[in-house]
Amino acid sequence: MRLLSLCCLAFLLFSCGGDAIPPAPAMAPLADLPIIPLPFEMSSRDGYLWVDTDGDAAAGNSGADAGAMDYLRSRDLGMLPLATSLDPSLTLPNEAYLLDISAEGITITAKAAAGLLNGAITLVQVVEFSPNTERGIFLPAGTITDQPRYAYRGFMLDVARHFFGVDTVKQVIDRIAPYKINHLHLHLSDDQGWRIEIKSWPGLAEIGGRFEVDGTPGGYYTQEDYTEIVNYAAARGITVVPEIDMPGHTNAALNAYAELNGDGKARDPYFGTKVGFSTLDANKEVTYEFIDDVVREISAITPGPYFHIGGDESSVTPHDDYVKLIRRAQDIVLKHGKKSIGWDEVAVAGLAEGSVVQLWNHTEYALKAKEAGNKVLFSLAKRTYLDMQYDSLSRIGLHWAAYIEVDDAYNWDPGTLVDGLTEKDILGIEAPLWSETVRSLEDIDYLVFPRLPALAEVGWSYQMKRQYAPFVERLKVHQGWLKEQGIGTYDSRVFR
Ligand code: IFG
Repeated sequence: MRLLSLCCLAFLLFSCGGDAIPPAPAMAPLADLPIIPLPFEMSSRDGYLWVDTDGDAAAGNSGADAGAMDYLRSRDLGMLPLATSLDPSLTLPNEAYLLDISAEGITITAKAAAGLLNGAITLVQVVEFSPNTERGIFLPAGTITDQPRYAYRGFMLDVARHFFGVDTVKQVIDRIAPYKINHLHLHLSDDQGWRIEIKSWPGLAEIGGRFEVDGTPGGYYTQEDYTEIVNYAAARGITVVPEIDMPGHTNAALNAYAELNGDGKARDPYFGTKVGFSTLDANKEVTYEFIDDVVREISAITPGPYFHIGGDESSVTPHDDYVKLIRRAQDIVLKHGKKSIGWDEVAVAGLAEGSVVQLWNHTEYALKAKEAGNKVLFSLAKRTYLDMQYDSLSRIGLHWAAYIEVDDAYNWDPGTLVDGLTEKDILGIEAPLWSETVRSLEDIDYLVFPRLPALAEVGWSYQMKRQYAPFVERLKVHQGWLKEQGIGTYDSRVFR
């Protein structure tokens, strides 16, 4: 009898043309999907969700969080049946989320919007690595509960040595957001170029922005351009961190304004790649008027909490002058409502409340920061500098710190790599891409991928969950996804 009624039901469904759920194709359980960065916990259940990609998009997700839906739509997934739930009473970090998939639909629960967005970012990968057929999308049922190890996972783009326009920066943002990178540090000034309009000092961009390494035409962002980048990044969960490097790495500003030079003589533009030869004059008041105007104008269009003052390689700045200038610069940043970040040498100048030291090459300075109770942003060059060559055959890149292959980028623990630096001292990690040898989006892709996903997992996933061999298996699948997206990822030896 039961079989008969089931057949009748099936007949009725098909005959009245209802949306009968097609039989599921073979699909991996949810917990086996190659998500990067690896989530904290993934559990599979029987069953699956079928999404009719010809279906009515708005039907299944009206009322879902706008930020999460905007992200899904930006990835052509606006048809997913999503419900979101914000519960500020949850005792979880803001970026934590719970993603549940069942035959009835998809739900993302979080304490804050950032968590909902992270759930959507993970959902895009679940869809990517699940069956997508002409009958629609089939998603395996289950639950992903997740939260980041570190609050700050960053990528730095040096737009000073070589300039990259707004569209290229947006393409970089689209490339790093799927890996839950949540800070974009823009290195906006250096010896070779000044890249941001300062209305009270127009020559900085107009004169200081003319060139780049090798003397090719440079460029700069108007404040509207910068705001466009900030907003595009924010919609993808990414906070922009502006850097104006000082007192060293300042030849472009010294070329633009004679009065900023100790001897009152404007410097020539510089097209090379040497470092450590330029300095602001710490004993002139005009220097601090300059710093104040620059920090004021950029802070006013920077919603994020940080302003990076650089501080690296000030080899021709007398020690006492360096200390004086860095201390005053930190105070100016605080006055304009931001917390300062500086490359690790700034620790010798003493650190203002809440200032962050970005460890790149001098672990002793990072330990000074810890002693002062200040946080460390971990960018140790030999592990995180994406401008390092993979090996001696790499067509671009440097290797002063190390050759860095995917395994070098993955096989380390920020919480234990530096003696004396422990988990609670670390704000997070950031992967810098210096652009002395980087001239195009193709060059960016070649150096950033596939190492950035490795570093993203170091910053997001808990150490006890991380294992290299399974990671490489997941990365192999991502290598195919990156190529499908037209991203020029490098054919690393780890895949061979
Ligand atoms: N060190 C310099 C960068 C860049 C880099 C290239 C820092 C903080 C070497 N400073 O890294 O300007 O030249 O790998």
